[in-house]
Amino acid sequence: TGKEVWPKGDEKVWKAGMRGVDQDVSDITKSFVNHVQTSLARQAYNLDNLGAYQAAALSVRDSLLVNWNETQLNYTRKTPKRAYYLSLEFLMGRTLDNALLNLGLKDKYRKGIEALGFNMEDILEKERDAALGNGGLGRLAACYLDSGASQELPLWGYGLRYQYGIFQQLISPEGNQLEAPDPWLENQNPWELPRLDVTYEVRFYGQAERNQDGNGRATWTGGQEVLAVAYDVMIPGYKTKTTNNLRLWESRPKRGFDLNSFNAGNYEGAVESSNSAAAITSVLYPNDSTTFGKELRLKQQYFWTAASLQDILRRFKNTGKPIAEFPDCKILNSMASTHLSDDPSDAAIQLNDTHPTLAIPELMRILIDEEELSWDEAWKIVNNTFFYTNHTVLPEALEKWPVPLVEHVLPRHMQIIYDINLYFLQAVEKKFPGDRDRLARMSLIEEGYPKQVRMAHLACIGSRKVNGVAELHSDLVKTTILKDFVEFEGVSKFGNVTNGVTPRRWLDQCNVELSDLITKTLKVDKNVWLKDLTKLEGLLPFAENKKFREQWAAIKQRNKERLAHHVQSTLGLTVRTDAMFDVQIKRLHEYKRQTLNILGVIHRYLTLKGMSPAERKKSNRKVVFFAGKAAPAYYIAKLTIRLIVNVARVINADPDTKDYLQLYFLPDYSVSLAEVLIPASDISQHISTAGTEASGTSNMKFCLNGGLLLGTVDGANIEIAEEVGESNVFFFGHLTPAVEDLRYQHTYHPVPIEQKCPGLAKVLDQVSAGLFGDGAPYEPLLNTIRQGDYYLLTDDFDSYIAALAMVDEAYLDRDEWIKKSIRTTAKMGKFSSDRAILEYAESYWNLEPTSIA
Ligand code: Z2T
Repeated sequence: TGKEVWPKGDEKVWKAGMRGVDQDVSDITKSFVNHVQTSLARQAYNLDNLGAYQAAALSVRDSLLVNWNETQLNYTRKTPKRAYYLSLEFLMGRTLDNALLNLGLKDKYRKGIEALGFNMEDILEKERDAALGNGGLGRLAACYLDSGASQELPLWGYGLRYQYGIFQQLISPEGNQLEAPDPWLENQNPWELPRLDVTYEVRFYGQAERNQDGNGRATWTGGQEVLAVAYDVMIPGYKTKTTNNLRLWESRPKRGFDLNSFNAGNYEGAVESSNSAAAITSVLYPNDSTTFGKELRLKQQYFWTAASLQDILRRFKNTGKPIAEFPDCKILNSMASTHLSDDPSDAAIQLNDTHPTLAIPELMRILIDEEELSWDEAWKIVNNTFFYTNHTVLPEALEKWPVPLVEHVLPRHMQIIYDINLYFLQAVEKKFPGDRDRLARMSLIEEGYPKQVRMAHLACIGSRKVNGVAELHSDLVKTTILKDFVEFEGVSKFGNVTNGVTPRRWLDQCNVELSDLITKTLKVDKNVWLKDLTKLEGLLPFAENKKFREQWAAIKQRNKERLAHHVQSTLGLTVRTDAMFDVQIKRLHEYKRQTLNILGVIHRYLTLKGMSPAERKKSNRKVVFFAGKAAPAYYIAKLTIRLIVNVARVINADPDTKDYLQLYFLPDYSVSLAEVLIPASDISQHISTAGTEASGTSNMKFCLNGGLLLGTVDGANIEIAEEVGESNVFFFGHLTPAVEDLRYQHTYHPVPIEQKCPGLAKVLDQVSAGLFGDGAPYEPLLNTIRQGDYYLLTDDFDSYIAALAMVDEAYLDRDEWIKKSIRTTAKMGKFSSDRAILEYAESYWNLEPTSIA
């Protein structure tokens, strides 16, 4: 009823003061000018593009807030089951353009801004990326939030508000990666809402004493207490009022400083504890696929899961709902019961990899020690609440925490983990009596010095369901790292949800012209196909239409020019646009094999050098782009960057070849750089050793934008080929089942590289010999291939070169190439993150869309 919403005064007066999204241009300019004057304290004559961006952002934020408030109120009233996405990373990129498009206000804002003497594109460029993530895992979380809101799901994200995001990458004159901090909050952030009233206390260290009465409870006291403060980020859905929330926690000292020390004259000691509290959310760890094992990272993980769970439980208690299976549970139900739902749980919590796994023992602790449930009751709730997504099967990326460290930082949780392990292993022993090896393999604790807690095992047994992120990867999860768990718990607990990407950002926003052409061609409103991406299939017949092909190709050409312009203005380099654009952009990692790509480029260069000028004239012109960051401590990955940069220096300066081959390493890869690179690509490379890339998501983005795929039979590449047809992708290399045996051969029957792969040996020799500057620094990199070759470059090089030749060949028939490009885009419907998030909602969370009436 109206009274609940507007408890004070006249409802009409309230409503008249509210800014909805149906604004006209004059409302927009008024709000803009108002923010210039009163929020920014600036005036028309001294307003630069940055100021104009800020004023526009503040104005858009007002609109978002209206929808956000309405959405949250609606959830509070309807008390639907909610889902929570716990992720240590949210790689959001820029917000203004996305918000304008989702609100459907971009054209009006453009008009308003132009009337005030500004240019929309210049203003959008002023926004800094929110880069609170490393790569695919963090960007996936961002796409899922977009889709969750667009599909009107009651889905919140929980993460950390790092002061510093992923480091900025600089390239030294020698070609080395240097890291600089990313102080992204320097200019105030208009997209967040500090919630200084939403705070929780989080404890570290101290003592955990088991109670005497043997009920399994314990009391945890002492140690360090810090405060978690909420910052809310609005997540607008596409063409819906639904505006969800991403809650990021900031750590603060519980009290300003320690008064006792201060009064005793120990000023440094007094601020020390407050500094250490603030340090928890200071910086994102920059490792993507290796673990780091640092105490501060463990504290980040616990701080974030503890604050999020307190918040989730408080919200749940406020609904007054009992927990369906425990109607007598005294404290959880103390708010008076309204109804019993059929669903065993009222909240679903998705664990984005094992990073939030401490939520499992933490919820046990709360339910047992604070809510006084029995162990079995608590475990049942935990088991109904959590869902775990695995993102890698690489052994070095599986999280393990030393037992002594966990014992020190989280003494009560270590007890609970031991208890979980005890009950669990008892059950395993019952099912497989006397199988000691199995018990050792499955234990939550890995023996050794020190003992370690295996987080993937804990996440698996504590969750209702476990999933991988592409078909092949999910099969590998079941047959390798969690094989024993499938045998013990049954295969139905293990599933697959193939990743997806949001077509709003990754087509409509980054490739405006293509989006417009698609809308015109499909003859449906753009909101229709952007929310049901399978509609793209309607483009298929137009592959046969010459005029359409010309329009399609012209857009690709203009996107290349836009990229060339970007490189010119940021790096001062001139990129030729009458060439095929070949792109590999992703984190630097041996398994992703950027090294294979650069060695292929050198091979191409040497081949071109060996040709007569007349022969050369017949070859395909190509520009190769790389971008990506290496983990700061990843020596081999950094050497790969150095090699790429120095090869580029030589190739681009060689008058014999520079018309046929150019090479660029674009520094400081980011979401906003991807938005310029992806629409410009003719071909992109996804060439991981088979079985190592869980899914990949940029492969989907390139194909959505009509770029063809050159890749191995790995991750989501396989499903992309299934959709678009094998004739429209370029596959090469050994398949997953061969990998294990090949590695065995490398170890026990090594064949010298000169014999096994002479083409590659020649390339390595040229690098060693100093063709790209002193070869000595590259020896450790080259030796990873000459010896051991764990990622199978010597096995795949020849078929890689053959695949590249097929790409050249196919590109010669430009008309056929454009047909492939159109067919590829047309068949990408499956890879919308809308499809993925709805799979989670339906098959995992039991969550229904809740629209705002
Ligand atoms: C990451 O980005 C991915 C996996 C990780 O395993 C960690 C990080 Cl930071 C712990 C990537 C996968 O490598 C990629 O294949 C996948 O597409 C992406 O996660 C999203 O699932």
